[in-house]
Amino acid sequence: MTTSTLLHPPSEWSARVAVLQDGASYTYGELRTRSRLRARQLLASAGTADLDGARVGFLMAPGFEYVVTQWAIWRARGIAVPLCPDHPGRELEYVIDDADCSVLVGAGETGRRLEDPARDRGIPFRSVGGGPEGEPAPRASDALSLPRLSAERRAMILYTSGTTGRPKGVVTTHGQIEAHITSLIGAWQWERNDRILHVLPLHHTHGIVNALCCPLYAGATVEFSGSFDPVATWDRLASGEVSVFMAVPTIYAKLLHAWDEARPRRRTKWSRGAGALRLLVSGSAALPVRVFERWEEITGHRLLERYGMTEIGMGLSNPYDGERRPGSVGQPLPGVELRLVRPATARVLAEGVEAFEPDASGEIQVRGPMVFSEYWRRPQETEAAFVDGWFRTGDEAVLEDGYYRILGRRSVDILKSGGYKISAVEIEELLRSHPAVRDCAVVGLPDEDWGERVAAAVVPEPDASPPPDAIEALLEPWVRERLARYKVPRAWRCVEDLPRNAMGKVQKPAVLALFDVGAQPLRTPPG
Ligand code: MCA
Ligand code: AMP
Repeated sequence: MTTSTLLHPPSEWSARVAVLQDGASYTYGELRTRSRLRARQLLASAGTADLDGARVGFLMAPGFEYVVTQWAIWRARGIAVPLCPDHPGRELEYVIDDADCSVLVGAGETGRRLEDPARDRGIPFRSVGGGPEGEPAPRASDALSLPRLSAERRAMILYTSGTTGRPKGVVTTHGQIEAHITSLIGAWQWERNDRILHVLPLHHTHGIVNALCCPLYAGATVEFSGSFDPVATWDRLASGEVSVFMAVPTIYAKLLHAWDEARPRRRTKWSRGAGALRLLVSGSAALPVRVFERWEEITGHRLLERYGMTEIGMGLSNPYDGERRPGSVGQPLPGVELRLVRPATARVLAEGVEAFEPDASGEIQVRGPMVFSEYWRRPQETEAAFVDGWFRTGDEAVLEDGYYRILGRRSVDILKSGGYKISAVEIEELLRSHPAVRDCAVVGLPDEDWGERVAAAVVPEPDASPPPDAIEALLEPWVRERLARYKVPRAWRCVEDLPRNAMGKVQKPAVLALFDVGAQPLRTPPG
């Protein structure tokens, strides 16, 4: 089987609703037809019968057009490169260039932002959307049959932050995506009567595979809500029409705040409604035990926390049936081989659910059919990411009483804020290119709601020196124009010098202290 199972829903599903958006519903039949038509259009405009691994960047709001485009790219054997509507031009262009996109596709106002980059690069831009009549009919000469997909074909490139500078492209094949999907469908018992409320961005695995491809593979319905709004989300969760919800911890924290602010009658309705859902999943960052407990207190529902990564799909999950342990991410998902290794000695401390030492803690390494194949055009980084065929996640965990608990990341330069992975180095490199900045250090401040908040300590150039209280006013809008919203520092300090050790290396724990942060979250566990 390949992802073509996803792209070829059985004909008996034709009248079933695949997508709900803005009060309109779209069936599996429409999805099939529209994606076939769009695939033919893509092939016709490229003048070929097979995109043969060409990268297609696409930009549009989450919704039906997104799904049609994703399927069309796959059906024409292209590689899908989803772009983020919130990103400023610089970030979009970085991805377009790094992936070396040869076609850009956009829908609506959002998508039109690709016109200029396409023109500048001399590549075609296709505007799509506006209903079936918006798809020009294929000409007689257009390819009628679509190429066949195989499991080994590259399907998607997603950009993820690393410890070195700008994001890198994680390539997954159709077979890897399918292995990810089928593992989750089994573990979380997806079924065709499910309806998921989808509130996540569609340029990351969580929103794309877990919350979109899984339900469509199972014949279920995906209800898009537009961008996340806590009150509207509660109303939909309590509607009795939704059965599944997936979100990052920040979203659950925001939902709890909205509940606290609501009137008693509304609270009761929300609590009862959300408590009746079949499944609520949290992932992408650590779910604070406080949030887990409070959620159970007000809805009676124990959130299912799981652990994943762009490179591996989903690795660990609390059980669907069985104990969901707060603060823990459970056990390896079906098909996932997972072990803990002490990096200094390469000693394997645990594998699967078996610990070879009591309370073994070490780096999580993963192997299995869902693990990615390569960083796009970065063979050395790909090679360095694996040891004996095992992918080194860079996350530290401990196996306690048969359940894994994440301790943190080995690198202080990787932050997580609102579920987004952020490279401190990327922000530092950008800041250093500003004429008023001599040096800087970026850290993550522990934050109850966001996990971490990005903070920058800046040493100004003596000549350009703005007064300390003007640093933020000068740099914040400048960074905002150049980096994704979630990478923009939320706290700033102007300092004469950065704290360094005897070797001259910046001491990030001491940088944290500049922001009056007492305890640092555990990042480098023993071993
Ligand atoms: C925004 N604000 C922030 C941050 N972002 N403050 C601190 N830290 C931040 N990171 C501030 C804004 O300035 C604004 O303040 C206010 O919060 C609301 O901002 P807004 O952007 O409107 O927030 P939002 O739209 O409510 O977004 C929050 C969000 C979003 C919904 C949690 O961040 C989100 O969708 N996160 C999901 C990320 C995700 O899907 N990650 C998956 C990747 P003011 O009002 O004062 O201006 S990880 C993955 O895929 C792996 C495989 C996995 O395991 O899942
Ligand atoms: P990304 O690279 O954006 O795919 O994010 C993957 C990273 O998110 C992992 O390497 C972990 O550091 C973190 N992560 C994902 N799920 C969890 C979780 N349940 N608890 C703690 N960290 C998590």
